[in-house]
Amino acid sequence: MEKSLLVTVKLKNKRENWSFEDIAHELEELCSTAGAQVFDNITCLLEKPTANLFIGSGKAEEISLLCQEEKIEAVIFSCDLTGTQQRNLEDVIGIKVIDRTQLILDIFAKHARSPEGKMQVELAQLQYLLPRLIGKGLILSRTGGGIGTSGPGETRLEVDRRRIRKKIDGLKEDLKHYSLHRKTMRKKRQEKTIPTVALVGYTNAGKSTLLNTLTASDQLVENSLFTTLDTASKSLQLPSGENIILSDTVGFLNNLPHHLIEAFKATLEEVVEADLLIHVLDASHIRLYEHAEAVFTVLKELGAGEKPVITALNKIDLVSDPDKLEHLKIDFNNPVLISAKSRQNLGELLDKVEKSFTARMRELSILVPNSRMELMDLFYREGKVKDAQYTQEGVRVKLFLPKILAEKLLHSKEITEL
Ligand SMILES: Nc1nc2c(ncn2[C@@H]2O[C@H](COP(=O)(O)OP(=O)(O)OP(=O)(O)O)[C@@H](O)[C@H]2O)c(=O)[nH]1
Ligand SMILES: [Mg+2]
Repeated sequence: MEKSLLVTVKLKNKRENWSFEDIAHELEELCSTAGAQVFDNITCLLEKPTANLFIGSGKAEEISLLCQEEKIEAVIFSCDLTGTQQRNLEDVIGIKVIDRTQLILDIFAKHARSPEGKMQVELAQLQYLLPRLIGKGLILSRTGGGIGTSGPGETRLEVDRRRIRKKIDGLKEDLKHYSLHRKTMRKKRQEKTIPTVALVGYTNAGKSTLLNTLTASDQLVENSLFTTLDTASKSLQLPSGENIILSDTVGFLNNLPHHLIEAFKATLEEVVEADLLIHVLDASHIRLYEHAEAVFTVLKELGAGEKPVITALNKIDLVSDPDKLEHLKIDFNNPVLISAKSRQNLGELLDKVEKSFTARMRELSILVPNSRMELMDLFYREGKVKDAQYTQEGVRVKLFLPKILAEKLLHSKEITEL
């Protein structure tokens, strides 16, 4: 375990709901998940970051002194640094300087299990590294000065860069295969008209616990950040007897590094393609509103901001104030108070899921003439056929169909409503 000094930075002018304490607390959680031993967490309020060090040079000197005195091995920043800032800080402080994205990438690398997950993390790491190598090159050629010094440096750099780009392209290509496979699986499910529901939410909210409880699975559950990196999909039977597919997904975080969202797009397709989202929110967390905000931001970025949502306010076993719970119910869309761990109100959650699907469907009794028999295929594919009687004039069908389709059908002159 590396003895680390944390530096929590806040910019004066940046409009942000997160207080110093919140940012500091989350940084500490990330660090302990990454396996760092936190020595201290110092704060730094800035007017404006500087291009060369991010923080002022006086502050950097102060940190340097503290690190020498306390034999600290790494300094971890709560913000992102440019390659130049990071390198300059390392020069001044004399030890390793890590920024927020790098810290999160480290955790992801530690937690990736499946080959796809590992590839996605490697892709994000290389994409993070690439512009930093370019930065190094510029510095190298500037400080090298004399004839012959910048030349070989640049050449090696060029080779490194090319190698990394090639690796990035290779990884993207390999990841496409996984994405394609997933697409085929999804298509199969769609053909069978099995509705899909994705569990989304802030990291550590209890998504995997809920999947385990509802489907008797054994997804890894831990009180740490980013435990789940791979999407796991399980079948679940609703009280009505209908089956759905429930998927667990990677957790979100405030200001999730863009590289990671990009790299995990394939895994997150499950969210984009889902018919319904269950937003799992830790109702016992003091920052749950900020968590919800961060989740909405990522959902929008993924293009899933308009999906129907049930808000599962989880961990109510840890909330003793009933007033607070009532307030939460008012503040969130389509809410249900649950505890995944102590199995409270899970029936109510499933009822909500069921309702959300029937709300999209409409019940119809119609006569399909023999000339339009091909419609039966569509009904089995897109709807739920309750009863079909083949008569001389055609098929008398009782079925549930998505509302939009039902409207279209009833406008057709050949179809008679019974
Ligand atoms: N008290 C209580 N704890 C819960 C509840 N649900 C989950 N937890 C705990 O919360 C922690 C995180 O649970 P996970 O299911 O791993 O959370 P997650 O959302 O899958 O987290 P990531 O995969 O890291 O994004 C674990 O320690 C769980 O035991 C609950 O209803 N009540
Ligand atoms: Mg999980």
